[in-house]
Amino acid sequence: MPVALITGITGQDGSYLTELLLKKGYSVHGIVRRSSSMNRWRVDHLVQDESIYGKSLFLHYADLSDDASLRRIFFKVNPDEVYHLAGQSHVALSFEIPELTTHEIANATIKLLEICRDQAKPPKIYLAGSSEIFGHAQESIQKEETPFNPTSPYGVCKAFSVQMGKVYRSGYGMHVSNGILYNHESPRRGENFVTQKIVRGAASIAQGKTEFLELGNLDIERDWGYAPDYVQGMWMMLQQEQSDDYILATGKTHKLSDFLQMAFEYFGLDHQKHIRINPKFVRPNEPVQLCGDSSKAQNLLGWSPSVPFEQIIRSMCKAAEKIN
Ligand code: NDP
Ligand code: GDR
Repeated sequence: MPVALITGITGQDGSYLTELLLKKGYSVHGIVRRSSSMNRWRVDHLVQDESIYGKSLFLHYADLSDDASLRRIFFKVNPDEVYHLAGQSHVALSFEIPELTTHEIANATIKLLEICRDQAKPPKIYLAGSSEIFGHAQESIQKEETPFNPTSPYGVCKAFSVQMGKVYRSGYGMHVSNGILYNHESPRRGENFVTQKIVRGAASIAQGKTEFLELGNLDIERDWGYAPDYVQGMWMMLQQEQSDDYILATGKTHKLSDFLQMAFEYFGLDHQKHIRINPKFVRPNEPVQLCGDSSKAQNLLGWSPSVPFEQIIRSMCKAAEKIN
């Protein structure tokens, strides 16, 4: 039974990755942090399943800031594969809490790399990079070699983390792969990311609970994919003999207004009548457009995105309908 350790198991990607690894016969260990109210809805169905929890799935309390606990867990679990997904993942928020963002992304990445380096047999490591490292991108379609030019504290920290991954790979010969992932969505997306905010907002308006949805900058284009496809790519990276950096993206961009229109149409609404711009949601700086070239992952890993934009929106709308 291969052993995997996931940081950020309670997040969108962590939960899908857990399901994938369990299906593949892994023993999965996840790091969870203490909070005053339980926030494990994405993995609850697995934790409640007596045939899984305590047998092939285990949760351990720690925090990215808690060095001693992290080290203890790594030595106890002795993982074959580490998927480091945890951290402050909200780009806009990184302008408000840049120091915490730096601790949770940049410092924590070095910490985990160092812990892994100290293991008797260092595990294979996946680091969660981001398209935000390209920022005001120097190429309209970004490749792994496109220069970094981040525009937010979050992007700077992710660029640091990706570069540090390369340093540990080349300097120590460790198996460290950077996934440079573009936006990926699902019904499990956090509620303050724009896609989930839109579908839940539209559902609430359709049910007459609210009248308006407040948003920030609508003049952006992103390359939106489907989260379960992307966790498959993470796993594929760690099955390679050599570690490397890979972009996972669809190669197609859509305007935020297209997302808005389709989501509101699902609920029989005209989005133009219900959207208000609130400057509070506009970031000090951000890329207008990001689009990734995933041909390296397609050719070397056999990875490809499988769910089109319209279908992602429909699946999120359907789920939002049930929640409201
Ligand atoms: P989420 O925000 O859904 O999940 C983040 C996870 O990190 C949660 O499990 C959270 O725990 C955990 N976490 C945050 N801070 C700490 C901490 N101090 N100690 C321990 N755990 C912590 O993110 P996603 O699943 O969407 O993304 C996973 C990773 O991939 C992130 O690093 C993100 O930046 C990156 N990424 C995501 C993309 C996307 O489109 N989704 C694209 C590119 C990169 P809790 O549940 O307790 O809050
Ligand atoms: P992003 O995702 O910043 O790309 O980071 P988010 O959904 O937050 O924003 C996407 C775009 O929508 C614009 N926008 C708004 N965004 C939010 N959250 N709320 C609003 O009200 C709003 N109005 C407009 C934003 O300005 C932005 O351009 C996600 C995260 O998952 C990161 O962790 C990951 O690294 C990147 O994707 C790739």
